[in-house]
Order: sequence, then C-alpha cells, then structure tokens
Amino acid sequence: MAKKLRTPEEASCDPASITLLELASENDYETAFSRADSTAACPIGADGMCCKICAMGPCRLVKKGQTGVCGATLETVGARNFGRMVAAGAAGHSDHGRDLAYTLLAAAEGHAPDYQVRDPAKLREMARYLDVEVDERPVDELARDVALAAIGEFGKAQGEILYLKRAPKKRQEIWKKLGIEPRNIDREIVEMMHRTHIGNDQDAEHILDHAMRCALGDGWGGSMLATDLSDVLFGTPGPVLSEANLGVLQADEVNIIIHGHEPTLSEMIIAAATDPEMIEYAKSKGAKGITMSGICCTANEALMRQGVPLAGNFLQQELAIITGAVDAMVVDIQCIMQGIVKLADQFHTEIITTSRKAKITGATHIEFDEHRALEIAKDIVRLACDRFPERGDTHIPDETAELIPGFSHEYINYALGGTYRGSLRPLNDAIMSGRIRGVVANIGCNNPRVRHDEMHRYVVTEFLKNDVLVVETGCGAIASAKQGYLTPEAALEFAGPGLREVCETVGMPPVLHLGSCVDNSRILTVLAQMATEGGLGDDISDIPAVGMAPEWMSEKAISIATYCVASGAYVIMGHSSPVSGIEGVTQLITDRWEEKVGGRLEFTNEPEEVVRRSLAHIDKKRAALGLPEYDPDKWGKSGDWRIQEFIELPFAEKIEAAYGNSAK
Ligand code: NFS
Repeated sequence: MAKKLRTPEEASCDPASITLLELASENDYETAFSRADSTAACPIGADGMCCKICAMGPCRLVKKGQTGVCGATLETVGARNFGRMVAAGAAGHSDHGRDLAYTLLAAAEGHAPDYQVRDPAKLREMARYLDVEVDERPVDELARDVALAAIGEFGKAQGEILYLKRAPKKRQEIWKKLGIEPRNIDREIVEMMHRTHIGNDQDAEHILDHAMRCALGDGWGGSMLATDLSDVLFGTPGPVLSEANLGVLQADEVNIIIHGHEPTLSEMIIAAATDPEMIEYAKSKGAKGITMSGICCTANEALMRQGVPLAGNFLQQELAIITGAVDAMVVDIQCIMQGIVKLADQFHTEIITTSRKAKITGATHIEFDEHRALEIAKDIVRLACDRFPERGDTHIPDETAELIPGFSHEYINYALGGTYRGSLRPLNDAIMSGRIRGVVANIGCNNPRVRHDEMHRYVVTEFLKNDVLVVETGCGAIASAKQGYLTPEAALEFAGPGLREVCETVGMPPVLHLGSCVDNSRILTVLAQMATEGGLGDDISDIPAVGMAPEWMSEKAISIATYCVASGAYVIMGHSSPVSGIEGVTQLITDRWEEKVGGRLEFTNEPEEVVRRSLAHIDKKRAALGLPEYDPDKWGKSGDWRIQEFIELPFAEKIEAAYGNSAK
C-alpha cells in the first residue's frame, strides 16, 4: 500500500516552501519531502539495533538478549554505531578546517595570489594559542608558521591539541582526569574507526568515552581551527544587513546559488559576480545583472562576511531549483543532496560540483584550485550567465525577511563592552540579575521526517517569551532568519521584558546568528569566556545554558552534540535518538556522562518537552549558582516598548498618560 503523502502545509511551516511544494506536487517533481513520505525508515536501524560492520551480518538484534554472530551485545553495537557517527561528523568538520590551513599556507607562500590575510589581529591570536612566536614578524611569515602549526594539529606526533587550553581550567582538568584529551584531530577519528572494527573495543562505556575524545578533537580542534582560519583569510564577521528566503532570487537577473560549506571558492565567486566584466557578460545574455544567494552553511559563511542573502536552509535546496530561476547551483562539500541533479535535469539549472572530494554523477564538474581561484570562479559565473537565456517559466515566492547576522564572539564582546573594554561582563550581569534567564544555543539541520522549520520556530518563540537569549548557527539560524527573529526589532515583538530591555540597550537581536556549523566553536568560546568572566561559576557546566538541534539529521550534528556534552553542556536533540532501542547506551549518554563530564545528551521529538526540560535545567543551574529565581514580572516593560504603546494610544489617552489627571 502506498504511503500517504503529506500536504505541503504538513511538510513545512515556511510559506515560501509551501508554495513550491504545491508546485512540486502539481508537476510530480521529486523532493526529499516526497522521498521521505515514500521511503519508510528501517525501524531496526533507526533504533541503532543493526550491526553491519562485518560480513557475518548484518545482524539485526531484535530479540531480548540477542547478540550478533560474533557475540557483540546490543550495547556494544549501539555504542559502535554512535561512535562511528561521531567519527564521520568530526572528519567532515575537521577536514574542512585542514583545507583552510592549506589555503592559508598557499597564500602565505605566494602560491594563491587571490587570497590574503584579512585579519592580522586574529592571526596573531591564533599564533599565541599555537605556540608560534609572534614578535614583530611580517604577516606572511607569521601566516606560514600559523598554517603549518594548524596543519600539525591534525597529525602531530606528541602532546594534545593546543586549543584545549582555551577551555576553562576546571574543564581541562576533567578531560585530563578522564583521559579524553584529544592528542591530535586525525588520530582520534582513526582510533574510533579502529576501535569499532570487528573484534576490537567491546565495552560500550569505553567506546563512548572515546566518542567524546574524538568529538572534542572536532569542537576544540578541527572546527575551532576552521572558524579561526576562515576569519584570518576572509575577515572576522561583524553585523551586516541582509535578507533571507527564496524571495531573494531575482526574476530578471542571473541567479547563482552557492551551496555547501567552504568559504574558499564562494568568496571568489562573490568577487567574480561583482566584476564589471562579468556583469556586462550577464547583460549580453539578456539579464539585468547577477544575484548571489546561498543555501546551507556556505550561505552562512558568505552572509556573515559579505551580507550575501540566504536563499534557504537544507530542505530548500531542491525547492530553489523548482522556482525555475536558478541558473547555476555551485556546490562544494557536505549536505548536498544527490537529488538536485535529477531535478535540475527538468529545468535549465546547471549543477556545478567543485570539490576534488565531491563529484555527483550527472553534474558538471569544474574542479576548484586555489592557485587560480578567481579565474575558475569567473568560468563558473560565465557558465551561469550562459544558462540564463534557457530559462522557462519562473515561480519565485514573494517571501523575504530582513536580518542582521555577523555576531562573531569578538563582536559580541565589542557590542557588550565597547571598543576599549570588550567584555562579556554585561551578559553575565544580565543573567545574574535575571533579566536574561539563561542562554540556548539552537543549531543544526532540517530533517524531512519532521515538519520543516517547525521545531526551530516553536522552541525559539518559547525561549524568547521566557527571557532566554538564543544563539544560533547552521540551518537553525536560517530558519530563525526567515521568521524575522534576527533583527533588533524582533525583541520588541517576541522577547520577554528582561531580555527585551537588554536587547534595546545594546541594540541587538534577541536571536544572535553566530555563523555556520563549524562556528559552533564560537559558542564554545563564548561559554568558556562566560565561565572565566566571573559570577556564573568556573566551568561551562555551571552556566544556565542548553544546546539543541531540534531538527537534526547529519552525523556532524551528533559530533557537535557530543563535544558540547563533553564540554559540560546539557544537549537536547529533536527528531529521534539513533540509539533509541538501547536502554544501556541511552543511560550511558545521559546519567553516566553527566556523572563524568557534567553534560548529558537527550533526545525527544516533543517540542513542549524540549522547552520544559531546557527551562528546568536553566532554573536548576541558576539555583545552584545562588542566583535569584527567574521572575517574569520583575522587569516590567522597557523604554521603546512603552513608547510604542504610547504612540498607538488615541490622543486623549496620550494626554492622560503623559500628564495624568492634572491635564484635565
Ligand atoms: Ni550543519 Fe551546515 Fe545544515 Fe545540518 Fe548541513 S548545512 S554543517 S549539517 S543541514 S545545519
């Protein structure tokens, strides 16, 4: 019996996506939404109860006490499956970081003339953490040594990852005591694969300890290096004004979408697309100009630094093609659905793969080479322009929302403390006084098995109402951007009185966009600084904060969740647990991990439950710190809000409100 297909409204809560899903349904275009409806998830695999790491299986452990052919218990199988997800996720983030280090090296040695050091201050900061001598050395010389030191972090022979010292002292001691300090980034990933090979590590807790070590190599290693190197090469983000959703596509211009994760090529395509020669070329093809926009984390990278609009998040990559207005979708690595190629065959859209690590059968492959980056970028832009005259009908939804992204941890410091005294002190004070109840990091993907953007929307709305400051990255941030939460004005409409007052004073949105998924390392940095600033304990686990990925789907999300837990955070994932069928493993990643590292990892697909558990955790941490109990009525209505209400009053009431009875 065919499975029932969801209506567009059941599949997404985003109006632009609903419009295009209607079009997809009328024209039988296949998307991840329709494939999710027609492809039942394997219930045994979904619960983590299937082992396929050798050819004696696959073993499906569905009966009580059943083991694999080798005798592996359900707990061992579940821990191995989980550990391998962490390894794959950590590999993705970290390999991305490694490539950036090689780009910096090529730039410093003069082999990549289109790249340069854009943030020398950040380069010097990196140098200090990586034990590279700074002194008065020329930028290129320093950049070369920093690049080599960064590359060394992936495979050095001795010691531990140097960035671990960016964590609070107490946290470093916990890692040392447990023996989970990552030695180098690659080694922990390789060891995870080794341990989970048939007949090796067969103690679930022991495997999961290594999962934490491997993930820490991602969070405080590969991802943190990726963030810093991107800032050095392309500039540390600060606030910019931009727009989000598929309405950013232009009917009369060449539309190029950059999709994937790396800023290296996309920065060049942005430069090429603004080149007068390229704009003239677009005009020669009948277009008025060239519009760039982004999908997934490449979008976040380009948005944070260049203000390039967001076309959408993970589940909108196919919907963008269905608009008929995308002339080229240029992809690099990660989160790119193979389905876009088949779909693009029904339109004029050129799918261009660019990474030597990621080809897709049927796509045009133009391999990126950092040594002649701009030249390749121009070839790609030209190809997009060539497709423009082939367009058929276009269906660009009207929806766009304004946003102000660009909240790097440096900018948050600056915004709160000012130029001369950049500091998180005001944030800590606001939490201590109860104006801000706590902090939630809402991150991660979309998943077509749950209503697109709905969980993100629900939890963020509830947290704002409850005076919780929300920080975001990845596709979660794009979801909030489309909702209009990433503007300072959103505080007036959606935030509780205490949070609103802080946002009004600082002039910041109540939801801060911190960047792409590798930029979750910025969240680690902010948490570490909050812990060392004073007043909120002395470790990340003391802070009234929660991390979550309510619509997660990727292995990278599992790695992020694990390094956040190992860093002391309480993490709640939505959708479903990859080990839901294994009580022993569930107990290990919750209660046992909490005993060991102070953080725990839970899964629930109930949005109300995500909010309830988060607020309960925040209040528990506030109480443990001896902070006043959160009181929603304490702060009343802040300035701008009162003025807004005053403006809307009828004239007579205005007079009375302003002068009281004496005016009569
Ligand atoms: Ni993160 Fe970014 Fe999006 Fe999920 Fe994919 S784009 S790295 S994995 S889907 S948030």
